[in-house]
Amino acid sequence: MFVDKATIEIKAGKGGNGAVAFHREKYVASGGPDGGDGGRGGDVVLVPDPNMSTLMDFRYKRKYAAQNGADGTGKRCSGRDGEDLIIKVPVGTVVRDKATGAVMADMTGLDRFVAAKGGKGGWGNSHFATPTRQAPRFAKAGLPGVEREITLELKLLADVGLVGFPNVGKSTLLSVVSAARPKIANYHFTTLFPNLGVVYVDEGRSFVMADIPGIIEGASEGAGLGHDFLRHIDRCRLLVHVVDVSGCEGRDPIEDFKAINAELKEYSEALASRPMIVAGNKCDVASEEDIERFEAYIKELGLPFFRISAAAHQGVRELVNAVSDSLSTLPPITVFEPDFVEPEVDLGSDEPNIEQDGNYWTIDGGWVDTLVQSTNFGDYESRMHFDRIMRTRGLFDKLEELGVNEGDTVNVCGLEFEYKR
Ligand SMILES: Nc1nc2c(ncn2[C@@H]2O[C@H](COP(=O)(O)OP(=O)(O)OP(=O)(O)O)[C@@H](O)[C@H]2O)c(=O)[nH]1
Ligand SMILES: [Mg+2]
Repeated sequence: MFVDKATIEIKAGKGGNGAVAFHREKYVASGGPDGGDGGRGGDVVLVPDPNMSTLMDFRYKRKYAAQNGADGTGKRCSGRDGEDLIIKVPVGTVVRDKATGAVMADMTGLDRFVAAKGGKGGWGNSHFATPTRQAPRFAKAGLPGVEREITLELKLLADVGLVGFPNVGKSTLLSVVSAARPKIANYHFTTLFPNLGVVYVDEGRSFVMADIPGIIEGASEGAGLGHDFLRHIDRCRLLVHVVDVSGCEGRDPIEDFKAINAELKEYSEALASRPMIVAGNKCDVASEEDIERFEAYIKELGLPFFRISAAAHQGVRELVNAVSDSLSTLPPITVFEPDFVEPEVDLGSDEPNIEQDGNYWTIDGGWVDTLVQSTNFGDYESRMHFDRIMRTRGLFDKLEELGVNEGDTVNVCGLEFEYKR
């Protein structure tokens, strides 16, 4: 079965809790705090696997969770980090955040992608020994890991996409120019899933061609089979539009050509404006007059036109050479740029406690706890963020109200700062 779209739930591991422990040793009266930190929660990591060609596995398993970090213990022992969960996906999978639809990653040319980050471990009480608080009895809980729904969308990697009405000979063409063996038969929608073939032009020159199910009018609104499959030619650098010029099914080739282009446009402007080469197929059974009429129309549009008969192997070499020459002037396969922004950590709305002891202030608990734990104090940006949140959430105003003075020491969850206006 060919499955090219799936939605899964992923959950990174929770960070382990920090430990409250005190050093104990014979003949040492009261040892200091020595509770270790919790381990970090495991990440959910996507890794491209060139041996996978469908997203079928995700039909049957939809929930994925990485391991939690272990809690810290005494003697400053940190808890073990949770193991990352590796999920293999086919190369060419585009990963989106389900809630916003934003592209998180294109698994093309990426070695790995962290789709959900594990929670940080909480600090043990050994971090919280300050000159005034020699025996802190508190430690921090680990933070939860990121949890989200993601959609996986397989977009095949092909240089050239074949488009056209059903039964015009797209699969026949692919089978003639490559080693691919798609099903070929004289009825509509013979092809039910995309086929890829490598076309060898000559020494050192080759390209990948994709044959997708026939597109029919209304397909881009979901009426036909083609709709879902257009995404597989989204990345293509060039389209080969195959048209049955013999009109053997009673349709007009010019109308066919227009209808397919309208479909492409409806699906995406970008796809519709991709460079195109037109192949008039079934020339072996078409009248010279019909071929000429269609050829004149295409040339009028300024597009390259090739007369071929895929079944009789006529004109196919010339087409392949033209495709190859054209590709050498075109930009590489489209890789989708991520536009996803990780939402801010939810700090909650519980207000912290503020205690005053002369010119020593202690702030602890509530959203400040979460903020401190999610701040990397070694990083300037992160420190600025910390400062901004403290300010916008009105904490500094509150301290002012309570009468804080310049130069006072403010202990925020065990970290001491000098108060400056
Ligand atoms: N006379 C003639 N028949 C052809 C030619 N090319 C393909 N055919 C026939 O046209 C029919 C359809 O060919 P396919 O290659 O399956 O067409 P398709 O475009 O892939 O069709 P779908 O997969 O249904 O969209 C088959 O019976 C082929 O043998 C050709 O150049 N001349
Ligand atoms: Mg086919």
